[in-house]
Amino acid sequence: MDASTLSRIGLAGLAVMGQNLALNIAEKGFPISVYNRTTSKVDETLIRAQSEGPFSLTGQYSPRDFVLSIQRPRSIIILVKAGNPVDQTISALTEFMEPGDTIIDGGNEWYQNTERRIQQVSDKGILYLGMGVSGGEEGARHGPSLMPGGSFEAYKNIESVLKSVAAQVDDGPCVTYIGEGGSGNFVKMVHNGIEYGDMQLISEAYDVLKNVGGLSNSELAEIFGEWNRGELESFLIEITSDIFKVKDNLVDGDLVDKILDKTGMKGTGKWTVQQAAELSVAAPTIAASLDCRYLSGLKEERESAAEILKEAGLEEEVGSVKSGVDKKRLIDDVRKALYASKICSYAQGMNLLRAKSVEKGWDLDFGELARIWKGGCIIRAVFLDRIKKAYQRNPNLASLVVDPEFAREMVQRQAAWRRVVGLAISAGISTPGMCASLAYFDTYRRARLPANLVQAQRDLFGAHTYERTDRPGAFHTEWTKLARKSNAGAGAFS
Ligand code: 2AM
Repeated sequence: MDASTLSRIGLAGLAVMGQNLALNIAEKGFPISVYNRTTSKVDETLIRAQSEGPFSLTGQYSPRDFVLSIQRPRSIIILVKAGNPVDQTISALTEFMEPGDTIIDGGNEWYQNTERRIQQVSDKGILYLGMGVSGGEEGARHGPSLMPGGSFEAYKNIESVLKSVAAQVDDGPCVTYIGEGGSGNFVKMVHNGIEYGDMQLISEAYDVLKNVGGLSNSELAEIFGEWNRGELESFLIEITSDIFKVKDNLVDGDLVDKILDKTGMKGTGKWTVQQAAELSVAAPTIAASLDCRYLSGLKEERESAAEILKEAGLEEEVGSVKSGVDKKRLIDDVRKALYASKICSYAQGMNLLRAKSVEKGWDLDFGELARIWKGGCIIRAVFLDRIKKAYQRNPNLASLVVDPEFAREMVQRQAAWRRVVGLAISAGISTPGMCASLAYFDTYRRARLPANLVQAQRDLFGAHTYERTDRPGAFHTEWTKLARKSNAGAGAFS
């Protein structure tokens, strides 16, 4: 093929995300070659390129023709199912690739798989990037948030393409070089964990407003619409407002009320919680959102528990709480509770990223991460600009909770936050995300915790020793012996 007709970039794997990303790249003026194992998807993509374009997009029907149709050093994005399909695609393509060429895996891959593949392809002199892509179908087509990690040289080769296909916000395109190794996949994984937290918190706000406040779906649509014009302005709040407006087309009523209350998931939330545990980072809000997805899956068990506990005499508290509730104030309180809970959830996610960055030497720039999440991705929100600024003020910030601005916002909202959680608890409406965030806040902000007692217990039964508040060193006490001897507390309450 004559050099002038070679493509700037290639993309293999033409399922929904792949097709949309390929069309986005082509639309931004970068000639692209596309390939898919099942060739009918190549034709599908060509037809779309004609009708949405015309764009400079070339379909290829074999790995060899595909690779050879791209200009060197080649950059090839693969968007196939995570796991084995990625390995198979890499081996099919690298057979024809040359030193200096790059594979960019855009799937939701486990970061260690990326690190293994970086090693594997390096034997052939091939460079590698594991790139988180967020924004779903729409994002891929019109501007996703991109999180590429791995070879910096490989990043530089396609920086201009990525910067132009990514979502654009006031402070630039939503892409940055994340760091070495599997950092791009890891950051995307935590992004998804944070997304779980956001969705859980929003669903709790809905539950409280509906079941304590008695709001109708049309009122909810209006409230979420209003919230989307303030501090909570975000993609997830906006789509939530839209969801409440949709009528069912099969039977009377609103569609949201007809949806089975069982949540699906693909695994990145679970990985996030597993990593938090591995790294000894508390991530209770994200963990609560994962637990809630598990509990939601037990639909039949929950139905039977509801029956059994009703028969056992469980009172419906909701009614009595509802009658005394000031709707306007409740709405305002829930908004504040949601915002404060969100700060704690993001604090957990960012601290998980920091712990991993330290462990792996990735040198992650948290302000930049917040910036590239401002557009394109599912958690995009005005709020992320505040996080970006917090890390710009202090790159070594111990927690978002103690950034002076966030600290002030949390304190301003804490009374409302406590009212919402208290009200939900007395109404028997579970708000595990909001409770987890509040407990996280209340634990983190206290200079002294009851951990002294836990240390005493550990020392008593396991001679694990303890430290003292007033002098250095490790101490051990014969607790049982001394307690029996002193008998001091006996009869204190008699
Ligand atoms: P297919 O259309 O040939 O099935 C999402 O499933 C994407 O991953 C599809 O483009 C699919 O290709 C691709 N894919 C899944 N397993 C694959 C494999 N083992 N090799 C190559 N592509 C694969």
